[in-house]
Amino acid sequence: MYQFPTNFLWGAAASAPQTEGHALLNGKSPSTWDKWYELAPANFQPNQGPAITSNVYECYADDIKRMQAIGLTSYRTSISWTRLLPDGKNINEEAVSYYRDYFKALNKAHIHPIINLFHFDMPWWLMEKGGWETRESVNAFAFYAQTAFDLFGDLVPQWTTFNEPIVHVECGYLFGYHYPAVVDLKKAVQVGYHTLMAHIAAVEAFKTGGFKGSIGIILNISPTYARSESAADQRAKDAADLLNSKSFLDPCVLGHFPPALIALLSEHQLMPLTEDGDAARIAANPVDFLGLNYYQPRRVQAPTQPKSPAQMPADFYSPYDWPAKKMNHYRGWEIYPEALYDMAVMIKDEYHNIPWYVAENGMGVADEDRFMNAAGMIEDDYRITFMQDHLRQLHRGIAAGSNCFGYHTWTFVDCWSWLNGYTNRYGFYRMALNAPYERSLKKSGLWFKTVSENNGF
Ligand code: BGP
Repeated sequence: MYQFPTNFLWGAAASAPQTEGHALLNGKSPSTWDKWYELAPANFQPNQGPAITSNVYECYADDIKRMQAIGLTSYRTSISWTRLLPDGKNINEEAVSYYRDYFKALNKAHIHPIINLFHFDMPWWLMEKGGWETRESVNAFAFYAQTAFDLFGDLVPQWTTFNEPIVHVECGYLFGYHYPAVVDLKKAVQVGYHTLMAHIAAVEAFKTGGFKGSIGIILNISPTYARSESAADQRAKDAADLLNSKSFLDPCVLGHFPPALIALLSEHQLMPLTEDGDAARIAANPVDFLGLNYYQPRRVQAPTQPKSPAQMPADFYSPYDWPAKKMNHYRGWEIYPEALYDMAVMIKDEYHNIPWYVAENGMGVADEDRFMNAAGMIEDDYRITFMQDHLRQLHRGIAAGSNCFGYHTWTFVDCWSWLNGYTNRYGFYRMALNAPYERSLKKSGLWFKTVSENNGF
């Protein structure tokens, strides 16, 4: 039996843009996703845009009953910035009633809400001014955060500012998966810096405002494993860690950037524009806790033909294809549960054992209806095995002293995934793609209920 600590949170995660629907209704203005789908639908899966997603705007009350039915004790979702503040300044009262009602219902059902502020959904009005490229975005986000704390602070015990902030940096400014899909490493660094300062400004507003509860950030800091012990491979590993993980982890938890990151960016003429006083604000506003998303490890080797100054991450490190890897072929991601133990120990040893939780972990699988039994239930034993394997490693990390307070899977009900639409499913509940977007329980949901009830398995 793997027994977890008392009051351990058993939950699931989702985001507003991937679940709410009503994307351009009830006063909401477009995010970059709504607008990009309108401008360039060919980038998306056919007829799978962000307009309806899981229709949670209408279904949240019933969904909360479904959460209770599988023993969830916690749930993370996000607020949509463009629903709450359609023009960035004026409050949309319909959004206030929707979120207040939703969060009240979660609390009433004894499902601990963790509420996130930004999940890749940049307002279009701000993107037209440059999005995270402009310093104005920092104050705009701080105003949004302050508004959310004022309106919902009595209902939200734990806040997070961003989900995976490195993702909109790399997908929007290096790899083409998010709008504006430009390729520009210097801009990517500036976007990352403004995002970090927006996070800091939100934490500052939370702390000076004297709100109850705590505030954190959700990072995807897949551990990096080098091909070999050679100096060149180890340099590649260090660069990958600095750029992808420590760039947010260190300032958010330790209150400063790693000197090695500053040296690396300076060497390649990539230092962002900063303002006087930024360093002091970073030092004064560490997070109370971390959410860590984990799906796959990062494996690297020395870059093959690096340019200097660097123009792409590939000039610092190349991906390494580990021959012994086990794959989730549907999503194209390696399955390596041991990394969860390594993460747990890293947080304990290098980040003063700050409280943290697994904010996402899960397995996306295509064409799951193949596994439907005669009673109409998807028997997703592969997902149960995936979670068991990861929970065993997490348990090891906790036994070694790491301060982990929960495990959230991605996700509760199958949901829309950006450019991949509904290709890969992750949910405890299957969702039908046509109205009324009916949900039906999968076998993994039944299993998770027993885990939650026993506080272990
Ligand atoms: C995380 C994101 C989620 C979610 C998940 C699954 O990185 O925070 O938004 O989408 O990954 O990945 P995907 O949907 O790409 O299969």
